[in-house]
Amino acid sequence: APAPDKAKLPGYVAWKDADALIVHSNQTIETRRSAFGTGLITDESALYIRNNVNPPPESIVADRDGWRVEIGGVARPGTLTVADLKRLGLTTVATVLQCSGNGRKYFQDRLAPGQKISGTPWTVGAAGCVLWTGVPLKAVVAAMGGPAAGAKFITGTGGEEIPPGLKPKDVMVERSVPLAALDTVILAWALNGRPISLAHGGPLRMIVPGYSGVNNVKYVKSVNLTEAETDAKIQAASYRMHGVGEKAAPSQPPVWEQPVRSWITAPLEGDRAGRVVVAGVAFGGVNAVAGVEVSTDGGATWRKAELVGPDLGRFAWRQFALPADLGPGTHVLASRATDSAGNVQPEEVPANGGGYSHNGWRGPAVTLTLA
Ligand code: MSS
Repeated sequence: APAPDKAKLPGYVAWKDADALIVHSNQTIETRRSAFGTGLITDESALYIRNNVNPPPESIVADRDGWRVEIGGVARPGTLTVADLKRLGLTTVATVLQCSGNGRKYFQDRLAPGQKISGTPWTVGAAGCVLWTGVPLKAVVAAMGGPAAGAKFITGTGGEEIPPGLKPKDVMVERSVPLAALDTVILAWALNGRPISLAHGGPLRMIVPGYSGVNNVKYVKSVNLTEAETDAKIQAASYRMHGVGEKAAPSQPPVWEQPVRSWITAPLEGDRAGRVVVAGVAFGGVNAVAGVEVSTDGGATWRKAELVGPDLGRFAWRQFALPADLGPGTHVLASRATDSAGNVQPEEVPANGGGYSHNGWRGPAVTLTLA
């Protein structure tokens, strides 16, 4: 297939694989479904991009070990460099990094007349499964005397410059997650074993395993254990579950843990009829995947697929596979995952105003004609 988007890759991601990507805008770049292939880990060159604000200059990754992060809301607050963090602990965790709006297109496609959900029409590609290496936040907090009394949230702040004339709270990428996540949050300096690119949040990123993309703050410059959620706009007035046409407000649930989801990655349009292996990926947010069913008749009947490949832990995705005989003609392939808590993907999900956390199985089903 041609690579119509090659010329359109913005400069800061010019090193990426243009053939693997769909450029929606400079700040929203989706992985093609075909680019997931049959691999387990998403290569950084094919990993989707979402920036809410322009990234900081490339110069911030020139001296990675010198990057400073302020730690507050602990008994002994202070500022540590990445070099300091590297002396406090080490872990690697596989997580599904997924934009809260992944699958938004499936909401947008079936809105009632007069309804509108704005935002990037992502299909399945605002997601990837990657390995993060860094220090457990818990070890950092322990080294600083433990959480201060009253701490209820972990609040991470991104290192973007606030453009002159704008109110910091309106622009800053500052996200709060419940303190319970302290058991699993890491401050990561490597992605798939290499220093994290600027585009994906280097030199240092706060990773909240199982939580949707926005909570994984790039170029993190401060981490505070706070009594309340931040009142930054990106937390208080965005990324919340509100009705279509309603405004986001702090009373609505924030977009935090990802719901169980799956999608098919093979076969795709252009493949041949006959014996095929229907394959894809499934994940359960903070829960492990318990099972996946596959339908080759648009959801009329379902068969249990096999979970294949290594299990990289409950925050990673699992690959599934089901051999099937598909004759020439049009087929509708769907997948439906169940997580360890018994949550099953519904056929459709009611729309929400931000188009977040889509996990219906009908939208991402694959219609293909095999010859
Ligand atoms: N961080 C920062 N600092 N900034 C920005 O903008 N964004 C978000 C996250 N983080 C940001 C941050 C989002 S929103 C998302 S998805 C993610 O990130 C993405 O990632 P990548 O790496 O892929 O680009 Mo939605 O929910």
